Amino acid sequence: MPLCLKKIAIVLLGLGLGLTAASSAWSTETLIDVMKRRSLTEKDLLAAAKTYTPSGGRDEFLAFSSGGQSGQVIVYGIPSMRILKYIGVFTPEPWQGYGFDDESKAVLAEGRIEGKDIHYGDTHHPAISETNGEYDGRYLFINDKANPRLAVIDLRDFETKQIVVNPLFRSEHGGAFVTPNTEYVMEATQYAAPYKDVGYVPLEKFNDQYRGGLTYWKFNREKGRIEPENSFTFELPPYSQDLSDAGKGPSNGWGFTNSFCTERYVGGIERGRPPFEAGCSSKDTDFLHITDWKKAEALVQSGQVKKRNGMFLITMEQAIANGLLYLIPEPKSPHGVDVSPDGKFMIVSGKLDSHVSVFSFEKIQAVIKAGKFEGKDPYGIPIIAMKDALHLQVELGLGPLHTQYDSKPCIAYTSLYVDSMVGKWNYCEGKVLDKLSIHYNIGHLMTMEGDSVSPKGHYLVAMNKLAIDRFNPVGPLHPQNHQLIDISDDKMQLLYDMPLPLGEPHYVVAIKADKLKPEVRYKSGWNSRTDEKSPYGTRAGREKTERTCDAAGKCTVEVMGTVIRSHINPEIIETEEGDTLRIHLTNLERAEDEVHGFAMYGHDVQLSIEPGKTASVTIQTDRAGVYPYYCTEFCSALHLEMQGYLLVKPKGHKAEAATMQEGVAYTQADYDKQVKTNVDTQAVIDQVVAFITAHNYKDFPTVVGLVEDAIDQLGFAKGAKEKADAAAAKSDWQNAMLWANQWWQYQVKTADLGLRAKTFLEQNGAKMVK
Ligand code: RUQ
Ligand code: CUA
Repeated sequence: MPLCLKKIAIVLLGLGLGLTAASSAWSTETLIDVMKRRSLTEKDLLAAAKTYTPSGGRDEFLAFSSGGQSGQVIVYGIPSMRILKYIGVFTPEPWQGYGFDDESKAVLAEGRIEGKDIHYGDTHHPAISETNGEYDGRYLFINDKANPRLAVIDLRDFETKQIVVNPLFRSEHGGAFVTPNTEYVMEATQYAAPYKDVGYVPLEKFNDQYRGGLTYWKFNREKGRIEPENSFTFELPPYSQDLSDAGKGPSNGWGFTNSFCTERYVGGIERGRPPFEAGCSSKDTDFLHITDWKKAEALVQSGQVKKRNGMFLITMEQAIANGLLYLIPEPKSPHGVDVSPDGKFMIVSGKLDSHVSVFSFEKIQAVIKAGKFEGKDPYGIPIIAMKDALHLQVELGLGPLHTQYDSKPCIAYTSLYVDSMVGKWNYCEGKVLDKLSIHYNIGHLMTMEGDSVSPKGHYLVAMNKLAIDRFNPVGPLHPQNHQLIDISDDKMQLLYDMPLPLGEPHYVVAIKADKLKPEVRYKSGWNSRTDEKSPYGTRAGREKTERTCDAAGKCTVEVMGTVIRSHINPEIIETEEGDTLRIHLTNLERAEDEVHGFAMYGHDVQLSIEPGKTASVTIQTDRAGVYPYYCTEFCSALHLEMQGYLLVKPKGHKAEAATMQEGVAYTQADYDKQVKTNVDTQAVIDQVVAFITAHNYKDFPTVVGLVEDAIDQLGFAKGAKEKADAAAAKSDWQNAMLWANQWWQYQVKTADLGLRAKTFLEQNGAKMVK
């Protein structure tokens, strides 16, 4: 390293920026010593080697987990089980400014229920968008059971873009499940209720006026949004519909939704009636609902279906008359229905039955074709006899819930809640192959892309409801326990326990990490929630503050500002008591991970402004006072100096003429010394630039981004230098010194970017060009 480079590197290191030094200090303990000290077996070590991911390493799969009652989504890597992100979905998430900036508040407002803000979500089932039945990594959907809602998350930036509220249901559970080309997202009710456009209906009228349902939400892939106006709902009997799944391959075009409490029992302990749990589990079978969504879509498009509360509703009468809806008895209080990768079988688990039942789509179709039904339910829906539709049943264990598939044909894994086990079995031949104890009380389980047409094998995650004694105690509320299991051999092997401390995560989906193509920055001045240019995007040098008043004398101060290392522009905002203040901030950075935050005293303001993003906040400045604001992300060595003041002046306040007080008086000597430093720094920058331009840096998009940013910073340095020169020409050493220092600040940021680019080129085998 040439001397000057070394010097600037030292300066940068002192500032906490730039280069890192490699350490090679190994502990003197041997592997055997460590195994003894920590009582590790060889098996432990093998498991560790299968999950341990060295610093800088990447995971093979990314998992998207429901965040349970937190209303969020948790992203973690497999096999390392390292948590990477919480995505704010149905509830505010302060770090991401979700629910704090005006843009995301608009998304959350879409999720209001009957005019009320809901401050939690009971998220259950995430689903990744599919193309030809394969996960395509573009979108993620997740449902809210308590307040029937569905959210759309874009996997380019991992942000929530849309929330839709079901206009008919008052609870749901059987979503989100996508059809093989993400034409529709399924969402089925859980607890029957009168539809939302009807108010009170007494429970005595349960059978006649309470209803279940299944909504097929239309998804517009180009826009990345659900289209409520093109979605439709099947009216269903007041059975408690449960999970759903979409057909694929031969069963593409059909949907499967099971149910419990087809007894239609209504509890009432306080009225002396046996509770729900007794009346809802008395029959030996419930019903699997089969819906023909392709035919239903055609019926809707033909104009024969009426809208109810803004949603096309296919009544039971219509569905029966058009052959869109059938029932099959399924054993007892079932939970999951999971379509096999080839689309030929539907596997159903009855919570109160020790069997898993494999239904054959071919047999179901044969019965429908022949019209050989065993009867009708009380609502006139044709019932297919269970024996006519069954391929086989296997006795697997107690409390079977959910099934996922292996990359090997005919191999499935089913969670056994009561037994606290995972059962591995062959669903073509009906053979049990292996069982593994988990800790404890498994709900869902998940294999890699395990509900797509081509599961990837390797790993299974058991999502256990109880952790009990697995972790250090943290009070009566325990974390959930996600256990990683190796399924590449005949025998399953438990690898790792991960505590998940954010709500009860129900389901998780995992995708090959290389299918995801997340972006590192937005186009400059971007509204990330609507995915379009923000009208408030502001370029460097175009910052402005305007105060306008309407006829009634109500005034609004509008700030079009920017943030970049290490200042917020503007640094002083003035309003008069009673003014509305709207602040729009654009992050001018292009460097990866250079995020700025914006927090202000006493106004519940916390923005996260990623490179290129424009975020807005609207506040009422109704109390005269001084309100400091600052950047909340440690973005640079002068991050703490990234600050400003909102001055809310009392009404009718007259400013006295006065100059700012300054703490230090600078001399010409101070100025000269600073200029000398700047000239030395420039020499270093020139060397770095020479290195970069001597290489094929244009082949590396990361470096191109850094170079663009560095050129911006150098431009700012030039502007500051001109101001310093002008002040020096007037012997105004105070301003000359301050501007010379600002010039140096810009140079330091240029050098930081340059050195990051240089390091990247060195580490990624850049070649010399002439
Ligand atoms: S649930 S533990 Cu999917 Cu909501 Cu089964
Ligand atoms: Cu920007 Cu700290």
